[in-house]
Amino acid sequence: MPAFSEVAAAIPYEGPTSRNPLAFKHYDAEAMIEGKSMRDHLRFSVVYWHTFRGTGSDPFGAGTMQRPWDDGSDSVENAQKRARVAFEFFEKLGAPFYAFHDRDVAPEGKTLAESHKNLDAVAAVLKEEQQRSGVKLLWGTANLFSHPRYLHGAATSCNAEVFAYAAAQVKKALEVTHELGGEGYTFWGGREGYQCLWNTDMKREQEHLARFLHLAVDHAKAIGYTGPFYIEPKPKEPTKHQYDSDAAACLNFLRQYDLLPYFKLNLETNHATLAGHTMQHELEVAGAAGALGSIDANTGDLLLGWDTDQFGTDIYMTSQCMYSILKYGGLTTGGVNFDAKVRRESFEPIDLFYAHIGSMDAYARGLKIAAAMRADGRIEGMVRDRYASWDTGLGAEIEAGDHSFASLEKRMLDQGEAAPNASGRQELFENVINEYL
Ligand code: XUL
Ligand code: CO
Repeated sequence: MPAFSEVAAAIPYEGPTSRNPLAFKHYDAEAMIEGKSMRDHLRFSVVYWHTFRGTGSDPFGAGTMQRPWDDGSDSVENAQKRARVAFEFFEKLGAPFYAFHDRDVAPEGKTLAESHKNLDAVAAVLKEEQQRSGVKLLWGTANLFSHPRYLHGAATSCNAEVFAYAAAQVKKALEVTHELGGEGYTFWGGREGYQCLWNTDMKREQEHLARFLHLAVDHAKAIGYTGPFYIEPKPKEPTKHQYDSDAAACLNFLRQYDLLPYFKLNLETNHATLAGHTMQHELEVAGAAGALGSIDANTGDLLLGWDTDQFGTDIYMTSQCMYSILKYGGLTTGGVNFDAKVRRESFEPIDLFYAHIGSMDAYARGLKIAAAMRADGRIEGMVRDRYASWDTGLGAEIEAGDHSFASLEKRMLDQGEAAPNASGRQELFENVINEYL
C-alpha cells in the first residue's frame, strides 16, 4: 500500500493553463533552455530533515504532522520504512535528488559504534532505493548541533573530546555519502560560533574549525571522494554569531586557511535574509569568487526575523536567483535543494506535494524568465554600456596595469576635472526587468 495513495503516479507537467493542483504549470523537466533540460538546470532536491523528520513542533507547541507511515519510534526498522516512503515521494514528485543529515535518516545509538551501525543499516536501504528509482544524493552532512554534547559547538568546542567525536561522526557521514554516490558534502556551522565573547577564544576556535575542515579534505582524499565540500553561510541562530556568517565571511575564512580549492558555498535564501543581505547579493559574492556551488532554496518572512524555512514562491526572487546562477555557469554538482518545511498548520501528507510543486514551478518560472532576459541581452547590454569607459582609452589602460598614481595625477592635472558621469538608470533597469515577469 503506497503511503501517498492520493497521488497515483508521477506529477505531470500540464502547462500554465492547468488548474490541477497536482500538476506542474512551468516545470517541464524535459524542456530545453540554453541547450540544457530544465531537470539539469534546476537539479531539484528534497531535504530529508524537514520533509520526513519535521514534526511541526515550535517553541510554543507540540508536533502536528500526520505521517501515518511513521510509528514515532526511534527504531531502525521505522527509519528503514520511512526511507522507502521518502523515495516514493521523491519519485512521484519527480525530484532527481535528495539530501540528508546522518541523524535524520538513522537514529543516534547509545554509543558511537551503535550510531555507525544504525546509519549503515539505513544507508543499505537508501542505496537499494537509489538504484531502484534512479534518484541520487545531492549531498550528505552530519548533524553536529542537536545532541547535548555539542552545546559548545563541535569543531569549535572548548572541549577537545567533542572535536574528536565530531571528527568521528563526519568521517562516517562522509564515507556513507561517498558510498551512496553523493555529489557533494555540506558543512553548516550549527553551533560553530559564540553566545558570549567574554568566554570565547575566537582565534583558537576558528583555527580549530580550519583544522577540522582540513582533516575532512584529507579523509576525502584517503577514501577517493572527489566531489566538492560546501560551506553554508548563516549569521546567527542557534548561536548569537556563527563563524560562517555570510558568503563574504566564508570566502575570507576559506582563503585564510587555504581551503578554497576544496570548498564552494551552499547559499540559503533565508540565511541571506538573516545576514541582512538579499539572496542575489550572496549569489553575486559567491559567483564572482568562482565559489557558487549549490543553493538551499527557501524563504523567510520579513516580518518575523527568524529562520522560518518556508517554501519560496516569489517569482521576482526566483528570477534573481536563476539569473545569477546562469550568469556564473549554472549548477553543476549543486542543485536547488528545498531546505524548507511546510507550515505547522499544513499537517497533511498531501501538503508536502503542494509545497514542493509550487516552489518547483516558481524556480522553473524564474529559470524561464532569466533565460529570456539573457536571450534578449538588454540588461546585459545596459550593464555593459554603464562600464563603457573601461573598454577603451584610459579605462582599458588602467585595467591593463599601465598606470600609476603619478600618471593618473598628471592626467587629471592636465584635464582639471573628470569627464561627466552618466545616469545610473536604476528605475529603468527595474522597469525592464518587470517586462520579463
Ligand atoms: C540550518 C540549515 C541546515 C543545513 C544543513 O539553518 O539550513 O539544515 O542546510 O545542516
Ligand atoms: Co540549509
